[in-house]
Amino acid sequence: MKITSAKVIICAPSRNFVTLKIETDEGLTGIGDATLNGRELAVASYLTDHVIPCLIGRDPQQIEDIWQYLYKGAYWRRGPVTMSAIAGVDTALWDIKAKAANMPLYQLLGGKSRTGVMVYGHANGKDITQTVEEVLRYKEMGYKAIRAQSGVPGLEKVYGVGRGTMFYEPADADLPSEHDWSTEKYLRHTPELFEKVRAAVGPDIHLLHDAHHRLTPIEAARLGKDLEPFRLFWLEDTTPAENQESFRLIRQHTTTPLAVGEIFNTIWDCKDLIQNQLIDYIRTTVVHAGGITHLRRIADLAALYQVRTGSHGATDLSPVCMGAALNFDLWVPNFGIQEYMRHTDETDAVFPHAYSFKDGYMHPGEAPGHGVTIDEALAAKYPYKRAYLPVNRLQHDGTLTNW
Ligand code: CS2
Ligand code: MG
Repeated sequence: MKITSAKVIICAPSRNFVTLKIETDEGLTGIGDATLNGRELAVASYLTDHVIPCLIGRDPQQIEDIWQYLYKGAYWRRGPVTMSAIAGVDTALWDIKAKAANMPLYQLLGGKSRTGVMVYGHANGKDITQTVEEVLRYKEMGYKAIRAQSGVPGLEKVYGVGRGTMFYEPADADLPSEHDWSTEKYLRHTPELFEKVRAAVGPDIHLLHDAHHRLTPIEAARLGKDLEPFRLFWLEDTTPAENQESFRLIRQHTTTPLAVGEIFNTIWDCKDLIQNQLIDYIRTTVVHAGGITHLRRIADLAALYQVRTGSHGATDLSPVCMGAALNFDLWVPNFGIQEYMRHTDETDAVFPHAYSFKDGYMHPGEAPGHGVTIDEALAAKYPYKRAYLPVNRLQHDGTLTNW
């Protein structure tokens, strides 16, 4: 089999997505997600200008060799743009291989390890009362795990509090909007939020929370400790993890389980966190961490240290990534949970998919490949529209801080 052509499809049905489509001389095609929120065109150019010319004529069945060729061969390793581009190729190649085998991708990976993939949904509110209502609504919809985020009194806009209830979308402006931040206000408010949420929802629902890299390690330690009575499933991204060592301080102070990794792109970003058992869940996912080929490597390392997977699944990860991730999740032995933020109907129409949700669990479906396709004619009706993630400034003096 040979790759005869490949192209990048950029479309914005509600939000921007970058999709790579690979075609072969045997008529089989595969697609991969290569979306990098707010930096979409950089990945598109990386693929079109630098990767696609090297793919033509190669055997698409040699997934490992092509992965190594793109990673080692570029000389310039790692980074979100490179790794999202490699992921786009890798995902499309696994799609082709599974279609050639006439199997859903999870069968090729080793078959299913569970009956379904537990997912968590996002309950967001402008204040505690509204967040509690949202959590109960998610419980009603069948979710077994729910992430709770709330506005903070005295802060204008806060991470995780959406515009609509079902479709939180952080890339909200043509140029970055500005949010304000106060760690003191947030740390006072959040334990009260979880006290109310836990009391309302009962003991059996898994609760999660995302601090979006906004705390220092000692502040994160304080939050973890304060949240212990409410038994969180995880506390996510408390502090930036460029310095993996910084999680040691948090770990020394709290038994609240820790998750990190949605912005990581290789195994090197999480090696120390995993080997030193400083985290409980690793959040790398297909599109930003080099595709199925590399994600599998991270998961295997994590398994040695009883760290479980908890892949990122926000709306900026396209349905193609979600389909591939669900196949991965159904197989991976050390699965923890999968994030699931619903896409809009417009997005779902452009990306018809075999996956489904029922009673808090998802299933990738039985279609050969990863089970997601793209309606190119419909995609063409939604041209790229520049959109950025916000930036964040300290409320008291305007210092730029972590978003
Ligand atoms: C978030 C994301 O889903 C999450 O946990 O942290 O919404 C994140 O902000 C976006 O994916 C950024 O593009
Ligand atoms: Mg997050």
